Amino acid sequence: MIAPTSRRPCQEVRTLFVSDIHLGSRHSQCEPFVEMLQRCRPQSLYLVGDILDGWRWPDAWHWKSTFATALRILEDLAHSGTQIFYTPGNHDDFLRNPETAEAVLRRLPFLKLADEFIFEAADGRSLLVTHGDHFDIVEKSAQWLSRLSSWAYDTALSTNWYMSQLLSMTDRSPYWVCASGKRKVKSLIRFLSGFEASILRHAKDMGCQGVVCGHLHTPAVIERDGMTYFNTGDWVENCTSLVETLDGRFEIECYYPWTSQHGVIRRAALTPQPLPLGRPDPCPVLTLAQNTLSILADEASYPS
Ligand SMILES: [Mn+2]
Repeated sequence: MIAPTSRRPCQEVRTLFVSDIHLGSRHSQCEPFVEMLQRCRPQSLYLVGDILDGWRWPDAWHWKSTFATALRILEDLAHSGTQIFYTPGNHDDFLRNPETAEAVLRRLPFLKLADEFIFEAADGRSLLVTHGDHFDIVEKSAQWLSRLSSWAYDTALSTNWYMSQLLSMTDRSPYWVCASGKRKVKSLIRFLSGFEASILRHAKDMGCQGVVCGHLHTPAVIERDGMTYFNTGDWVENCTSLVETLDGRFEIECYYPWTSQHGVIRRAALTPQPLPLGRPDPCPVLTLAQNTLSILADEASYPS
C-alpha cells in the first residue's frame, strides 16, 4: 500500500519514467519537475510522451525559463552517463515525423527516439514503453474531438487557477477541480477504449510482461493476468513519476508542491496490488492520486 517515505537529498535509481510534462503549456508544473530531476540520478531515463506540448504552438505557446533549465538538466544527465529514451505522444507527435525528429536529434543528439521501447527490468521482466495515445479510441478515430477536449481542458485549468488565486487558496492545488473532471473524462476514454486491456494485449503480442505508459494523466499500477500496467501520471495535476530503484522495486513518486508547507516535497511509494478476480472490463485503477490526496489531506488540509 501507499506509504510516505523520507526525503533523500540525491537518489540514485536504476530507471526513471516520466510523461505528460507538457512543456510549452502555461499549466506545466515545471518547477517541481526540475526539483525532482535535481534530486534523482537515474541510470536510464524514459521520457514517455507529451513532454513538449506542440498543440500550444504558436498562439498559446508559453515558455518559462524553467523549461530551459529542465532541458539543460537532461543534457547534464546525458553527459554524466544517463541513457535517455524518448517516445513521443500525441502532443509531441511532430517527433514522429522523420525530418523533424532528425532536426531535433541534431540539437539533442543524446536522445534515443522511437515510438516504442522494450525495457528490461532488473527483475528480468520485459516492459513495453509507449505513450499510449495509439490505444485511445477518441484520439485515433476523432482527433478533432480530442483537440476540442484538450482546448476545453486548458480553459478549465485556467479558470480553476484564477479561481484559486482569487480565493487565495494557496495551500491546495490550483487545479483541484480539473483533476477530478479530467479523471472522469479519462475514465470515459478508458471505458470506451478498453485502454488498459488493449495496451496490455499489445505488450503481450510484443513478448512483454507489462507496459509503462502515460497519456491518461492518472498514475496507476495494475496487475492483471500476469501482466503489469504502469501509468506514470503527469506533471500538470499530479506531479508523479515512476521509479525503478537500484534493487529493482517499482515506485510511483509524488512531488506535490501544493501543501500548507510550501516547497516541501512529498514522496510516496505504491506497491502493485492484484485486482480481485472476475472484474469486468474496464477494471478499476488503483490510483496514486486519490491515495496521495488523502495523505496530504491529513497533513495539509488538502481538499478531499
Ligand atoms: Mn497524450
